[in-house]
Amino acid sequence: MIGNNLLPEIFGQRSIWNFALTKFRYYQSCRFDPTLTEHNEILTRLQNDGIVIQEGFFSKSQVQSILDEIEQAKQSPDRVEVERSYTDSGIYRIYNVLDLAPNTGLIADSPIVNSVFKAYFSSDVKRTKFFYEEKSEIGAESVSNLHHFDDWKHRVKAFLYLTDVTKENAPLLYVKGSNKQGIWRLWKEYEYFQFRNKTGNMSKLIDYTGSFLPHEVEILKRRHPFEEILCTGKAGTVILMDARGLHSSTVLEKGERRLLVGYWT
Ligand SMILES: O=C(O)CCC(=O)C(=O)O
Ligand SMILES: [Fe+2]
Repeated sequence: MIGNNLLPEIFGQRSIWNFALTKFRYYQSCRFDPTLTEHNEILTRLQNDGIVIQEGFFSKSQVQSILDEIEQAKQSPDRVEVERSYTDSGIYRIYNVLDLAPNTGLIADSPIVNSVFKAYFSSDVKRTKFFYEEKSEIGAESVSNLHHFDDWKHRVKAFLYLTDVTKENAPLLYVKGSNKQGIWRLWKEYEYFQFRNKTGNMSKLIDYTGSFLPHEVEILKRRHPFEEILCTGKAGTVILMDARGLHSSTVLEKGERRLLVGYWT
């Protein structure tokens, strides 16, 4: 019965105190070190805003070379389209795109991206996921359309837009500066602690954790000077994002959105 046994809540593995201690230890192991990159202007913007949009990071011909390889990859019998039973409505993915379309290494192994992320929080930073994603179902809803952050730990992402992304093509939405520590986020961070451990996600419910319902977003907006931006950009645009910041995907109104996505932790 709820309320009868306080001991696990106070002393248990998943107690708020254990979370506080785990978080403290984790951040002690992280180090912001600008000497690890030559791209300090990008690093500073990532630190201040949590988001960096670099138009023209790759040329039209580089993007085309990737798109050509991806068309081939879509026919390959070796393609992996579903990972750990994860599918999201209206979204198509190829998880082993780096093996099937080696030109995607332009972003996955970009020295600029990798060095900025190392400098941002750890020289041990690793790319943990990399996939191709296509959104083509007009009007499809998704849990990630709710404002959310991805984790209480550092998780940084790079997106390479392979098609032009206008306001109508489901641009990423990001709340500038929300990557910083703050009391407003603690309870949602603690939610993550309930569902995730070292070996990964403990539950399908992880999709909902860290999400803010519309009224909660409204309350945050009233209390904090948040500026929301829509990350639009032409094909070849690279976006670097600190996924601890508040963000959401948006509904596709027109056309399609094709991109490469990488996670680093
Ligand atoms: O697809 C998007 O625009 C953002 C999805 C998202 O929430 C994320 O990548 O963390
Ligand atoms: Fe997210």
